[in-house]
Formats: sequence, structure tokens, C-alpha cells
Amino acid sequence: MHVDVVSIFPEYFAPLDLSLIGRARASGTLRLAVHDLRAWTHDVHRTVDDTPYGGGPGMVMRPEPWGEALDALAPPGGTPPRLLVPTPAGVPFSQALAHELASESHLLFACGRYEGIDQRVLDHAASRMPVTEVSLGDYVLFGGEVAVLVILEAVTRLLPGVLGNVGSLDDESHAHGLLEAPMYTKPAAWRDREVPAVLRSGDHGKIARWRRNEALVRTVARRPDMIAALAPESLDPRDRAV
Ligand code: 6GU
Repeated sequence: MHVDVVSIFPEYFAPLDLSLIGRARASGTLRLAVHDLRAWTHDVHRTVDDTPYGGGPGMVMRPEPWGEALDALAPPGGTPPRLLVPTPAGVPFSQALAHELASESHLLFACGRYEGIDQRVLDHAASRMPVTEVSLGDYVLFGGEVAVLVILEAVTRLLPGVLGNVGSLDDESHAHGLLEAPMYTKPAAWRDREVPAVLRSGDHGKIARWRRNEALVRTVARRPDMIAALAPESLDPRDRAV
């Protein structure tokens, strides 16, 4: 997968050299390039923002540097990337969207700061590439940079060969519309607290049932919205008893 990121703070992306994302980059699974938006300014002050038309607080990113950046990284006539614009006004990011993005060959992230990017940039881009404005949740960040780190981590771990244990993609939280059951490791007793006996029983049927119950109880308590969204046929009679 090829990923371009445009930001006025390229230093934010230093952590992408670390850990499993760093390894995916080193192996060539992830080809990632971070670009400084100011490379596409032409004035001595390398201006990227201005006051909003219609008034109001804060500043808006001017369209000219963004237009040049998108022309350079998504040349007209070439195979267009999918443009992702992190903004609290976007569609909610989710594991389903992470899977969708993991199947793309080229992603281009445009990180806005201040009150956002002049809307004409996104409208113009949409005439020649798919554009998705995406939000991490109902809170406001200074800019899109941290959101891109989050999205890239969620997407990269879905790329073939990035996770050592592919099975861990299967029963993790959000894989089946439920939160994951609690997990335990050695020692069996720690500070007077014991690992639930069923997990040490060796009875795989009982363990699977216990985990399913714990997942249901947790999801009811923490994410009633996820329970409401479950397909009724995904619950069996033993689930209903929980
Ligand atoms: Cl994606 N960007 C910004 N700036 N703020 C956010 C967000 C994104 N998601 C939630 N808040």
C-alpha cells in the first residue's frame, strides 16, 4: 500500500518509524511519504492560512497550496488515490472503514489545522478522486495529524503479513460487533486474585461459551448502541439467557 500524508507539521509522523508500522515500512508492505504543505507555498512567509469569509474566530487554510499539493501527489490523468481528510465534521471512523481502506492501493491524507481547509479544495478534488472526510469521534483536536496516526495504525495492522498472529484479527473487539472478553496470563494467582477457573479447565467449548458471555455482558454495560445494532440472528438462545 502507498500512503502520502500532507501536513504543516511533518514531525508529528516520526512515530511511524517505530514498532510494527516501522517494520511494515522497512519491509515495503507500507510505502509511506510525509510531505510539508509549505513546500507548495511561494511567498516569503510560506503562508497557508487566512481569515474566514463571513467572519468568525480562527483561520482557514487557503486553497492554493492544497491545490498544488494534490496536483503533485494525485496528478490529473493518473490513477487517483483515495483522499482522506480528518475533520470532526467527517463520517465516523470504524473498524469497517479501516477494512475498506486496507483494500485500497493508494491513500492520500490531507491534514487540516485551524478551522479547516477551504471547502473548494475538497469539492475540486472530488471531481477527480474519491474524497472521504473522516472523524475519530465527538471531540475536537487541534488538527488532523493525530487522527492520521490513529487511522494508519488501524489500517496497517490489517495489511497482509503485518500481524504475526492472523487469528488475533478474528476475535478482537469490534470484529463481530461485540467487545472482546477480558484476557488473563500467568501467574494463575496474583495479589489474591485468581484467573477464572474455566480458562484453566482445558474445556474449549466451555471457554468459548464463557468468553461469549463476558463479551455480551461487557457490551451491554459499555456499548448499548452496539447491542442495538446486532443482527438478531447473530444471537443464539444461550446468548439471550445472558
Ligand atoms: Cl479526524 N480531526 C480533528 N481535527 N478533530 C477531530 C477529529 C479529526 N476527530 C475527532 N475530532
